[in-house]
Amino acid sequence: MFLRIDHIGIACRDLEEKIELFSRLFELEVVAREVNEEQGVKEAMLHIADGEGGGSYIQLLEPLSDDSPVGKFLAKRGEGVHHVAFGVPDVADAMSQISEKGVRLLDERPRHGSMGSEIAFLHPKDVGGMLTELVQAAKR
Ligand code: V0V
Ligand code: CO
Repeated sequence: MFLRIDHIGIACRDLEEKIELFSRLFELEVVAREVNEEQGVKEAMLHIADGEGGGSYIQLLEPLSDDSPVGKFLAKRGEGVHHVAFGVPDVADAMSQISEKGVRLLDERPRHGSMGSEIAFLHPKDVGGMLTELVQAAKR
């Protein structure tokens, strides 16, 4: 079902500060930045490697407001790993296959994600406490 780990999402209070930290520590390069109003985030993608169907990245996420998903997470748990995103060949297919197994989908239909991808989230309570994102990368 999964092609690769597309990204690990990290909740940050200050995006610029964490971009500086991750690029200095791990020599990673920022390859994309975006404000995603629908998801309530300002985000940056730091490239790690290329894999089947797309790349793999660290995604740094700063909330646009306190009542957004990342804003609430920061208040409750502080900075750190927020979600794990898996690359899939077809996000709508993956959503239906997984929901048939009783996992709650947080999205009824795919949403716009980073770098032109299509994304959907699975409820963390149905995935062992891990907020899980499905990513269909944009065609290259
Ligand atoms: C909440 N919970 C988590 C969690 N956030 N568990 C693991 N990882 C997380 N990130 C737990 C929380 O502790 C509660 O457990 C329970 O889930 C319900 O949480 P809540 O605080 O009552 O509810 P909310 O309102 O905070 O909602 C949580 C969910 C929400 C996961 C439903 O954050 C959501 O819809 N997320 C999907 C969208 C998203 O995260 N977008 C930002 C990334 P207890 O305390 O009851 O045990 S955008 C992105 O990645 C993009 C654009 C991209 O990749 O391209
Ligand atoms: Co993400």
